Amino acid sequence: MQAVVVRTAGEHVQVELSSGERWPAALRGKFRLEETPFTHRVAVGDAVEVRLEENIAVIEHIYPRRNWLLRADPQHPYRRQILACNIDQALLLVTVEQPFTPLRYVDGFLVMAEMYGVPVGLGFTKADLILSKKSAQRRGQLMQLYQSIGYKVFSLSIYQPDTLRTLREYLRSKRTFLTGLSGVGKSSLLNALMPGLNLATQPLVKQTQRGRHTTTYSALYHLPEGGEVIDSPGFGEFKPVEFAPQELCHYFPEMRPYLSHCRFNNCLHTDEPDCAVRAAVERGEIAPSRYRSYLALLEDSRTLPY
Ligand SMILES: Nc1nc2c(ncn2[C@@H]2O[C@H](COP(=O)(O)OP(=O)(O)OP(=O)(O)O)[C@@H](O)[C@H]2O)c(=O)[nH]1
Ligand SMILES: [Mg+2]
Ligand SMILES: [Zn+2]
Repeated sequence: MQAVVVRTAGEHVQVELSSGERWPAALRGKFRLEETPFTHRVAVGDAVEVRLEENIAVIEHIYPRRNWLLRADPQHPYRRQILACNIDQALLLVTVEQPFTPLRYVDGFLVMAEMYGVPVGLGFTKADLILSKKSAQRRGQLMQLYQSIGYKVFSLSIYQPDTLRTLREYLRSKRTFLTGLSGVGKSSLLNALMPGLNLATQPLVKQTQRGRHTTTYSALYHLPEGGEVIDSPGFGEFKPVEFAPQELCHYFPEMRPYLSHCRFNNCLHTDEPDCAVRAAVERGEIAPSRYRSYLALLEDSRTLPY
């Protein structure tokens, strides 16, 4: 019988049958004997074949995945973690304060999503907060920057229902992976979108203004108007895996128009002469913050264990 993985907390897995019933699930023994590069064999979104036993669904087969989001497991550098699979799009929540979201974090996720062909929307959330002048300016600039690159951008607040209207349109009939730092308000947003859901949420740690890692598992929820959203723990970093240094620039959409104008066709856009990308940065056509993220990820790619 076919089912979908709707919740994973380490090895603890739950599946949903076509009837809507949710069952605790376990992988059939053969999976445990096979060698795997993955921290966990299944992820939320996986389509699986299950056999129902007394009080557990045994996963007999994992169907091929349409796509996935994959990162290097921070605990095991040689392993990969599937964040979610078979998804239509992602929504990355970003806050400039409470907590502060570094641009390396944002760009790391965007690159990962570009790599696997997953469209991303950016939700600049907690719009109700009164920000310092500097933060307010930064928020506006970032929204404009990412919109100009071609990403869908939302300004959101769980306390301002009007701000959620365009987001509902974006989520309708799609399967969306929701992510962002701990404390950014992922679970709160889902509670606001789905009355009665009551996911656990917690205020930030006062001194550090960082989240408390409240959500410890990934799980899929159905929107009343159709569509599914996957809540996830606040991943602290997104280290993309398995890319060659030459490929990286293609995952920065705003660099693409310049790539054929570099003098060398294997240009890495660092210190080569006549580099069209660097020239575009100098002319202000590519944001310096994006170029810095590019250089940082390029540096990472040199040390990838693959
Ligand atoms: N002012 C304001 N606070 C918000 C908003 N959304 C969430 N919060 C607050 O932010 C804090 C963290 O929210 P959570 O929903 O637990 O954050 P999370 O992203 O799920 O965090 P983890 O589960 O740890 O990854 C809570 O105190 C929320 O009330 C918002 O739109 N405005
Ligand atoms: Mg949460
Ligand atoms: Zn170049």
